[in-house]
Amino acid sequence: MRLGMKTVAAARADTFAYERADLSAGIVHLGVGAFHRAHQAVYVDDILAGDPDWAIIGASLRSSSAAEALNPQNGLYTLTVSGSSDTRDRIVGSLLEVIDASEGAEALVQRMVAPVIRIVSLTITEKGYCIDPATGRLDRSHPDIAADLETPHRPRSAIGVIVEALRRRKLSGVGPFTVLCCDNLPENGRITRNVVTEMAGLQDAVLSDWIGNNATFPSTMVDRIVPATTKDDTDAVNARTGVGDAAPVVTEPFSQWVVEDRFCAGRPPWEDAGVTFVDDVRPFEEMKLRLLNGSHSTLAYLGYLGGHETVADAIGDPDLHALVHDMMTLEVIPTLDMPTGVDLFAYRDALLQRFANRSLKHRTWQIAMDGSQKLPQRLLSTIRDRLAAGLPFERLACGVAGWMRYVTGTDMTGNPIDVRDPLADELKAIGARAGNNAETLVKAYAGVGSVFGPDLVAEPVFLQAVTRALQNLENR
Ligand code: CS2
Repeated sequence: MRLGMKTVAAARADTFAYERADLSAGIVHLGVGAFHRAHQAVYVDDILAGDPDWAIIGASLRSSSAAEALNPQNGLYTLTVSGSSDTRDRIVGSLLEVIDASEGAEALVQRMVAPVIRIVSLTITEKGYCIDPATGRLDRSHPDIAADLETPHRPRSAIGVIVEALRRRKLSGVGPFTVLCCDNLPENGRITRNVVTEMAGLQDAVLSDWIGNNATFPSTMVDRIVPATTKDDTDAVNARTGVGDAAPVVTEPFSQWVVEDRFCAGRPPWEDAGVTFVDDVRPFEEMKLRLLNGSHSTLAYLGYLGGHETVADAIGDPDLHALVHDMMTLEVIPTLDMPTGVDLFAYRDALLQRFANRSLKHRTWQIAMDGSQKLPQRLLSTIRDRLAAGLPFERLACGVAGWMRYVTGTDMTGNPIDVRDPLADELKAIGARAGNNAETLVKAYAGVGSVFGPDLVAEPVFLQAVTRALQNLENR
């Protein structure tokens, strides 16, 4: 029995309390992966009983699998919240449908032009913004961006789709929507605004000004650990609920969303669902990227190389636990400047516990993906702050060294690594050319400007620290 509106009442799970027929869409969301469905879609689900016109139309630009799994289920899916001791299943109803834009985005753009759509939100991963990670500016040579600049009215990149929808809204006198970035980038709203206005400006300066002056791009800090769903997860969820869900999502109890309150066309009453609204999200974003994601990436590379399949396994290794604990305490926390009332040591302790949640099978390999897009904001910006203050960063250097070893594509025992990264081929070739000498390898990788910027390759202290870390890794 497949999950859907006809069968939802039979599911052994918590369900929504509103009439689904009363819902209408107010949000278009690009990138309906597991993270969105365990995070924003739940914050929407929580307010729909009072405000039914904020439901979500999802879209995927890269693959048809989300549409194929979710549309036959009327957009319904199971959210399984799994703590160390208990598990709860809940059917989420906030997603009305998924538009498959993998073969063309015209239908999607048309939906985005409707005046009822007041927010367009995104979880398209770091690489979806087509930026040069080191500068945060639009990478005009990116194939999708180059294609969209050729045929801007038939866009295929997320940024191109947003620009085209805003262009048509301007043309037809409909005001702009809020563009709400929910990816793990520093000042993610500002980055999104920059790439959208830059892309628009390459086509029409007046459009770019109109967007810059009228649309809003609040920055957000999003947080919930949501591993890719496995076949075992799906089987276990369906066995418990008694209905067949092709796309359940398994997550942890913790969830956090800090958002700048700048919505040009209104927003749901998300404070009622636990969202924190602030004027400036930067300190929260930095805290989360540097402590959570920086530790995650460190655990991913060193854990993977050390033979640990999941984050819980890696943090269960006393050496890695000590490394990450001390990295946060001694090297990261001193770089953070938080509003009063935020206890960074309590945050650190909560993170160590969240990483240890054994009911989530969060693969180190999954987090290791796309490191070239993640390293700058997770580890390198902290290292820059340490360097500027003349302070040591030997633990942060271990994470960077782990990444360098990982992207050579061969682990310490000579086994190949399936490296997934937009720069994978380039990185592998650099590793092969540099050979086994740690100093040469570090210098070669540090020369990749889109990751390390122009500065770090010229910092002897940086090169020495990472070389030492890599030598230790190889020798021990
Ligand atoms: C992870 C994040 O895959 C990754 O790179 O570090 O997805 C992490 O789980 C989330 O940011 C947690 O909020």
